[in-house]
Amino acid sequence: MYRNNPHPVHLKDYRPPEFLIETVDLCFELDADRTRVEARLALRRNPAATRGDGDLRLDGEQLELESVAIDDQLLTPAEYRVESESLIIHRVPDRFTLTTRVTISPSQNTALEGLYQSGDMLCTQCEAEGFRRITYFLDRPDVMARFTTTLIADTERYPVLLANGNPAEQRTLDDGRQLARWVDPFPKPCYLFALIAGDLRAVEDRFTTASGREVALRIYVEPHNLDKCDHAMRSLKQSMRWDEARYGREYDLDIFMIVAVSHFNMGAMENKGLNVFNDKYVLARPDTATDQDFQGIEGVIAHEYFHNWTGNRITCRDWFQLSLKEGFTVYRDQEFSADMGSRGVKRIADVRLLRAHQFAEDASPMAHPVRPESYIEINNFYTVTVYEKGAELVRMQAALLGPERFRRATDLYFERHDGQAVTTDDFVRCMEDASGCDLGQFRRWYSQAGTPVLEIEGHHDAESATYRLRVRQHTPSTPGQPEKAPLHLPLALALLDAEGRELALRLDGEDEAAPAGTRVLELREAEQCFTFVDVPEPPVPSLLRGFSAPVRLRFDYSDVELMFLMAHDGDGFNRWDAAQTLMQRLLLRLVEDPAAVIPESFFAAFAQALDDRAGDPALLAEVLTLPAESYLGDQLAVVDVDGIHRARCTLERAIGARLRDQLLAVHAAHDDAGPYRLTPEAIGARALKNRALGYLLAAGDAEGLARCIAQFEAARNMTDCISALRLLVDHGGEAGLEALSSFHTRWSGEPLVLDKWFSVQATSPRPDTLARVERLMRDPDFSLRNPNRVRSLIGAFCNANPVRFHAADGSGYRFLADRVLELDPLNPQVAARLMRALVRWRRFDAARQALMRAEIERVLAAEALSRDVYEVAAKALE
Ligand code: 0A1
Ligand code: ZN
Repeated sequence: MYRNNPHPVHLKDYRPPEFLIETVDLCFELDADRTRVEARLALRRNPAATRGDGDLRLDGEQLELESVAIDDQLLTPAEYRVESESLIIHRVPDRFTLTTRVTISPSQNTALEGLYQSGDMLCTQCEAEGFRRITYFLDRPDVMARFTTTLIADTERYPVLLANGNPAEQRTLDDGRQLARWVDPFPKPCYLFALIAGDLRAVEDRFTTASGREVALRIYVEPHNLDKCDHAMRSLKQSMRWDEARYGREYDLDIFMIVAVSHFNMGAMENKGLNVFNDKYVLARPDTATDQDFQGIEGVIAHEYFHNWTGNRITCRDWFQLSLKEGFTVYRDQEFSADMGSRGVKRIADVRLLRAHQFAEDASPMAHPVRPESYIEINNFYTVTVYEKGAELVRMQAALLGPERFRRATDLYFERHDGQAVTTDDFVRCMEDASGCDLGQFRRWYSQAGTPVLEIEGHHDAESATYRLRVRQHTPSTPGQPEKAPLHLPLALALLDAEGRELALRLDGEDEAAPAGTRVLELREAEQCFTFVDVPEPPVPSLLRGFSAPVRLRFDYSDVELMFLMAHDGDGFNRWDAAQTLMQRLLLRLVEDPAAVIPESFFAAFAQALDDRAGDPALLAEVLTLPAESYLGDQLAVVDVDGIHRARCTLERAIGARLRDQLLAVHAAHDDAGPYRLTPEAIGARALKNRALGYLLAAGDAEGLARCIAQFEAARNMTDCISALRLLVDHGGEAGLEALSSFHTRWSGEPLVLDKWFSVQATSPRPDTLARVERLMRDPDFSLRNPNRVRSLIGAFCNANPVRFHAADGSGYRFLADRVLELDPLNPQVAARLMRALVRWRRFDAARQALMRAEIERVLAAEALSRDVYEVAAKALE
């Protein structure tokens, strides 16, 4: 069960595989308890590899081996050796067919890696190293083979049998069982293998590609979920169209399938032609899913679909290159979502996530480069750094090249590397070769961990009518990387005059000014100066527009300048960011001095924003959202858990009381009665209305409470319903309890909605929350075996409820460590993710540090820890 082998794997040890696999013929006799797997592999020695000892070493875990044959000759046990994680066959020929037969048990598989049971269906998850739990194989992404899959199963239980590629055969056998065969013509690494067996129904559609290929589209779900697939199907077709238009990428099989499963460790998986999804990212109806859920589905459907080119046709040479496919694919899905909805709001959401989680990871003991150098368990490296920071690296390269050259570079990448397993360096080389840009220094972004700090100073000289920017960059050290070198990055900026107009910018030495607007400067040095000429009046700089690089920006704006930017900056992102900085300053002042006075000018700026009828309500809702407690903590030398919570409550209450009438008006104005629409305007209106309600309830406003109860009772969409429920639970006393109970009654048959019921309670700042969470652990609807449920209760409490998780008595920490120890034997991946809530222990006060550390040590002392949890816990203490 346990993988007690905490030896790290190093990038520097990469060697090409000694053997290659040309074709794979798999035959499964499916059964929940005992599934038999026969694998026929056409193997040959890799001419590009150095010759080893002549033995063949295949990966395999938890397999019951029945037989091994070479070229159809059964081997005797003396001819091979079985170890806990491999099968070694002595002195094999240069080219041969290997046939193995094994038995596995899907119903016993609680780790959800390999072949497992979810509800009544059987499904697989092979990334990163799950295929070795299905059969003996060379389980590494640079071994790409053509797969044929035959599935045999009981017709009643498993009427639908799916695998990768195109359907080739389906028939009933003499014994009444059913057989289905699938052929995938594209060579792929085994992490992209998938199969599904179950009593499923499909929503069907069609898509004609740009070159005229007809593709059948199917989304498979359990029968009662057929009415929740429309949005996923729409998102799929939009993704297919978008990838053709923006990247010239067409789909390449006759059929594209998505299957929704209820037990899944991550979001979804891009298996060739057969994407398997956490049902949370497929199923949605306006009354069951929030706007955020709908947007999540659109983004994840696109992400997995885009992997068909960035990940599947071109894959990773080894797992250190994970960001090759993930960084690029996240960048692609972010841009897709920006095109489908509101670009500005999408960028804000992405940066919020990056700052809240990736910056925190970069400042933690788990900090690692986008291309890590070593790992103990690769599953621990599906991180915000590899994904989101990786996407920022692609975004910066796109900015440095400009749109035309970037498109040429991606065309080159697809042409040059189709069918290969490559590295992030190969990707950057395509960017260079197609554009002529030198990205030599830029490559440091892939190998250097940590978040750079940009310190910028501006100096205006009236006499010479110049404005000088001095820019300094440095990156704080991270574990194992004490010294950092300067990075190459795009700094997008504008200078605004007193009316907020953008100046035409001319740098000293240039013949003419660039047209008014945003200008991108390239930074390379630890310190650089830029002098703009023809600037008679002191301007207000709008820096790092659109968040042009993943850095922490320091510029000494006055409050007045921030309010000016908040009102006038033509860059929506920077308008939002100015408001965030302003609120952050005020909040940190309140942390230091709870009696600090909130300046009139702050309320005035807030009121003015609220009054902006012409503005985009979605952007306004973002502007009016206070920075998260965790993000505020990140700005302090020592996280003041209670001080931050108190400061945020104080400010929310003050806003709610001072701007009461305006907030009530905003709530009423956006209370849409019509049918549910998923346009950016409608989403924005709901967000704004619910923000307004939030401030009113924080202030204990009676009219606000009445409106909230009415909204909860009348809501016809989940966004309004859950917003009201959350506010009632946090501020509504008895009304909160009643709302919880009626919500439960109404939604007890919908697991994804019940997840929300658990989360709302787990994230409440009420003092009795931990006790409630512990009670909910015993609720008949709770199960440690369902990752969504674990995340919605335990994960939500530990990661989204700082004031209760970090309770001074250490009860939250103890609770977490207990859950990790309980969960680890069942599902190491999910346990290791939970464990991360403790890794930033050094950021807290001495008393909390001691409590957190003690819990990490308690986990480490446990007898048989998984590699997953071991790695996180051990790194936390390094
Ligand atoms: N490649 C998937 C993410 C994924 C990774 C691992 C999984 O199981 C351990 C599952 C999914 C993606 O980027 O969507
Ligand atoms: Zn991905």
